[in-house]
Amino acid sequence: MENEISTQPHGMEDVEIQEWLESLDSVLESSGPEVAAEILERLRAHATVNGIDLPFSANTPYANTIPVRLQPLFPGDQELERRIKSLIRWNALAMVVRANRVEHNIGGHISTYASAATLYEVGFNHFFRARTEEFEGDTVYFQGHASPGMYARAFLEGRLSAQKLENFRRELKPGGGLSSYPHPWLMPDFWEFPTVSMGLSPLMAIYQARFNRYLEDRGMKPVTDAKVWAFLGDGETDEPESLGAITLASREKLDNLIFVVNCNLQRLDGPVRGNGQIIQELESAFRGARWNVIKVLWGSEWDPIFERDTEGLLVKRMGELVDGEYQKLVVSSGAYVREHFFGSDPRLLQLVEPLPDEALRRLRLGGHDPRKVYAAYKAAVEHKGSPTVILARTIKGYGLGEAGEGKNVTHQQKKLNEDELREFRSRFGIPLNDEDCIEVPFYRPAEDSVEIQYLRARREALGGYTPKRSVRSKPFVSDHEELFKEFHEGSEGREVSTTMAFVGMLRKMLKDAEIGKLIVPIVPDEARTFGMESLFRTVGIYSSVGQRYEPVDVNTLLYYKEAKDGQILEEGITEAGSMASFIAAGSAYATHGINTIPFFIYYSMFGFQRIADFIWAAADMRVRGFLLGGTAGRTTLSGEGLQHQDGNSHVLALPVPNIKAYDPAFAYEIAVIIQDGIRRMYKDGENVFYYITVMNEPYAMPPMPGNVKDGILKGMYRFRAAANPKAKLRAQLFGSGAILNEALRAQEILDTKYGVSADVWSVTSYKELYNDGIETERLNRLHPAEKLRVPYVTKCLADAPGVLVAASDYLKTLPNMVSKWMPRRLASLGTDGFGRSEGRTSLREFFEVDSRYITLATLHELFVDGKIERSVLDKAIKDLGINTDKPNPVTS
Ligand SMILES: Cc1ncc(C[n+]2csc(CCOP(=O)(O)OP(=O)(O)O)c2C)c(N)n1
Ligand SMILES: [Mg+2]
Repeated sequence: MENEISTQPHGMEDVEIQEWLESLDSVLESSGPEVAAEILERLRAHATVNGIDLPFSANTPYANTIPVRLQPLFPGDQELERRIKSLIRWNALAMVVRANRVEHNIGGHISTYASAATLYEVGFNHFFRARTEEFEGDTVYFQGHASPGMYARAFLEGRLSAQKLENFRRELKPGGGLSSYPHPWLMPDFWEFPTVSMGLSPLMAIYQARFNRYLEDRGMKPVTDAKVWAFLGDGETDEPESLGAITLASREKLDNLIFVVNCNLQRLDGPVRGNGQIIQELESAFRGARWNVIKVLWGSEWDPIFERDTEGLLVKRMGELVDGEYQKLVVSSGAYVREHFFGSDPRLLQLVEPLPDEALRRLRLGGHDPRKVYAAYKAAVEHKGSPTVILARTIKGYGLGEAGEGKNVTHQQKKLNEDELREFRSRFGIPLNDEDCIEVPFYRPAEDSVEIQYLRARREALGGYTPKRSVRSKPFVSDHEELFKEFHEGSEGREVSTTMAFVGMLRKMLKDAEIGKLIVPIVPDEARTFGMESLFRTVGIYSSVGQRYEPVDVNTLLYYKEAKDGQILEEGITEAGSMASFIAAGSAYATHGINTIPFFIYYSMFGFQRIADFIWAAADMRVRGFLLGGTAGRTTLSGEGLQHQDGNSHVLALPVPNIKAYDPAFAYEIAVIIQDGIRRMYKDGENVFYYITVMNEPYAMPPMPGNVKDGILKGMYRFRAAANPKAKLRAQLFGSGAILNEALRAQEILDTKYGVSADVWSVTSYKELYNDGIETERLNRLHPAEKLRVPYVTKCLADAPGVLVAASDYLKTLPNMVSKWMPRRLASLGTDGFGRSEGRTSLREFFEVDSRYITLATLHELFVDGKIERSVLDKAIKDLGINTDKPNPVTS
């Protein structure tokens, strides 16, 4: 195995090794660990110079990182803490078992918390500081499916009623209940961070810790020693997001960050690394990334055995076993452990000779020993200069015995039979008799019991209860009318893109007295793509170390300025990391009581399509801010081909309930949307956030017509009325984003060439129209006696004559989904299908969304309605130069 400590090479006598070890021991004793480390380092260098090829290993032996002699005294009442923990174990189990008795298969997890109870309890009793008026508090990401344990503790703390626990996973019951996992959306006074989609929380925690530093470096919050703790499963580390940003954490020297990986060696189906050692694998990954790694493998019962083992045989043996074997030992008898683990060497057998079989079975693992866990946490919070990961060895389903301890099925265990319940009760000393216990009642000792008193006193000493979420920021008072006014005026013929217009607004917002400092621009290495490089110089790029070099472009106006108080988060090529920053900044109104307003701008194709699960988590977290999908529009981003050209994101935004998605065409629309967004989120405290697509096609931005603000926000308004409303042939054209211009061109063609007079509408948000439509339908259904409500789309089109044609740079499903509320049939044009690396004109022809196709669609609708002759249509096809045999863009 990689981690094996050196076995004797051929020909070397034991005594020789012994001498080396002894001399190192004496150096250690006389001169201390630093000198000993220096000698070893010099020896390594000496060996390398002399041609000895030392194998690289980032691993240390399979042993506790903190030796017994450096272990601090445990400051708490260990026996009392054990009793409290047992009560929490019982109530956590009771929640799941009771819920599943009432409603078969309602789910819930027993075994995860059972393995992690000590890891959490040491934290709750000694480390996790609550948020208070004076102190920002520690931030804790709880492992999602360990939630029953957190609820059970809050029950003992008197924060959750027995009724709430009774309704675990049934929050719709009278009196409410508890959500399955940490969901701030469902329990906004309790949970802060949604963690159950595995892999998200480790990455979010890293960026949270970095964002805390950013706020400090920019002078927006005091410098504190607050920590960010993230609890994760060992199986969870297989998610690419889990380890994907660990080098950022060490590069940024985030010693305010602590990962605790619950290494129970199991995931859902079976062992995490049956044929390997997950702990050693993680150690080398984290050590390689320059994290401080603390392994907590063995409990105190092992200490005397290690002490007797002067030859290091035990550590060597421990390094030999694969996790599948370790798991087997957990479910085996003491005799089996003696034979199969210690039996490999008579000297090992001798080490444990004095211990009876039962004692061998009960040799505790480090993650179940509060003294070892305390030592690790203390070392972690005191460590300076790098983040810490604690790899704590535990048993999945600890204490469940036959009902699942260490078994592959334990993750799914939700029901215990009577014997199993009685055994669990006895093992953890729950004061319930045989009869009562099988009813699995919740159990809370009296308020004046020593347990409750102790638990309360510990939390009081740490500032109060956690987890707890509250909104601590003060709402804005202003509507920022002045700030956005200039963008209502149009560009006076100058051709600009909506991206440029947005960047102009961003620049202006950054200078604003009230909100300027609060703006957090976030880019994943695309600032130049969006024309934002001028901001580098004006507000600076955040760097925790300032700028240690003279930038190559220092003599230019727009040089790459990094600064300790820089405002831009230039994240490099990581949409996931940027989104995690967005989440940290967008939730600071609660976490820190600071109304930071994130603007995360990225290639729109790499947003919802790539990191939708983070966006979903942000939605759950009630995050505020603006996501800007740049280079948007399947046919508007030319030349880039099917990987970049986005015709999807507005469809993918549909499922996120509280995101408002807009596809604006003009600068003033963006200004209206952003201004209103800031008001809704930061003044009125609404739990919404925004997705706005911006494009790179330059065109003249018109001034804002009168009375359209409401329509812009609701999703559509008439932008240009028909020249001749009395004409015989009438149409309504709907355009969005850059395609609105195609609709406007079609309006002209129809008017001048075919005598069709069309109104043109800007549809800024099909999602808003859709949500309004389905809500109207629903209210009508539920309140049949009331006056019939009318969807906004229907109202808009009440007096709009003629055929209906919609075109956008997105899938046809967007207009189609609101067509049922339109007065007549709708023809939808859109960009379903793979793109091509082509220019705009060709792309719009390929997808059949340009002015010619809008014209054709209009004429065709008129033909179907019997308003024009076939010959007119045939001639138009010819005149417009439309190839009727072209391949279907959806499938080609
Ligand atoms: C992204 C994602 N995929 C799958 C799941 C389903 N799931 C929930 S728990 C679990 C196993 C977890 O194992 P581990 O991380 O080792 O945690 P443990 O329960 O062992 O502490 C799985 C696969 C999930 N929650 N999230
Ligand atoms: Mg696990």
